[in-house]
Amino acid sequence: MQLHAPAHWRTVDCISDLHLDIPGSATYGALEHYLAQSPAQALLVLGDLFEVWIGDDALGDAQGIGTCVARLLANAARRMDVFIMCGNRDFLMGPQLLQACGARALPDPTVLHFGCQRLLLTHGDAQCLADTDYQQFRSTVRSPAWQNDFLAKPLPERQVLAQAMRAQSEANKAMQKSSAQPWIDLDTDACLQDLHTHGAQHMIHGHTHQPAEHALDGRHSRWVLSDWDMQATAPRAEVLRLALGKPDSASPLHMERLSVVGGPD
Ligand SMILES: [Mn+2]
Repeated sequence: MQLHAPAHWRTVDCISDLHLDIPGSATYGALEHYLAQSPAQALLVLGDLFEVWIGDDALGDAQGIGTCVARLLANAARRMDVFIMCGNRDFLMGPQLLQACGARALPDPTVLHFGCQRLLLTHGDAQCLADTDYQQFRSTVRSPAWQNDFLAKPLPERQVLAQAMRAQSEANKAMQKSSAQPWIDLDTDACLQDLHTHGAQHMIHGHTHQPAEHALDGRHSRWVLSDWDMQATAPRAEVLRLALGKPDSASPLHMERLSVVGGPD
């Protein structure tokens, strides 16, 4: 998709990988705090807003994480444009959830046109090509046939299945860590290919939880968003803020990482 920033957007915030699971958790509180004070005209969520999403009928739970997050975002959506991309944990987010959040869908990938720049927005899991087991799993669960079949199951059954899938994914991660295998990052050639295809200079993504700026070659780079975890030893909740410079400024677009927590209220 091509997303052309409307003229009134001066500041755009990108976040990802909040992995929200319990209303009232410290990370949930950080989101609430951030939404209340952000001056941005647009919020782009680049995947894994939720730890897991097993279908929009979960909104039937008035105290559930989906309903609570939707309430926060819908409130924020009255003064900022909210866009949500699916990640590898919450790829079953559907139109009902988006509507409840007052948000629009952000397909993966999307080219954001902002301040004379084209920025390629993606979650990042699709480019982790060296993880062939995951890529196979991904193509299965992203197929309409698998999704229709899964969503047709009763909600409690989906909850059990999702728990089993998470346990499996955690076990795989632990195995990967203990083996001598190098940690799997996004494939540089795949990123460059994507950037060329979309005529973009910078890629912004999440998924790996390894916040950094990587130069891919002399001209192209990728910016990796941080995950949010307020329960961690070093609590983190970070926003990548894109801000337009003054019309006569040398750099038309300013990109800055901001910590949502620890700063003054
Ligand atoms: Mn992810």
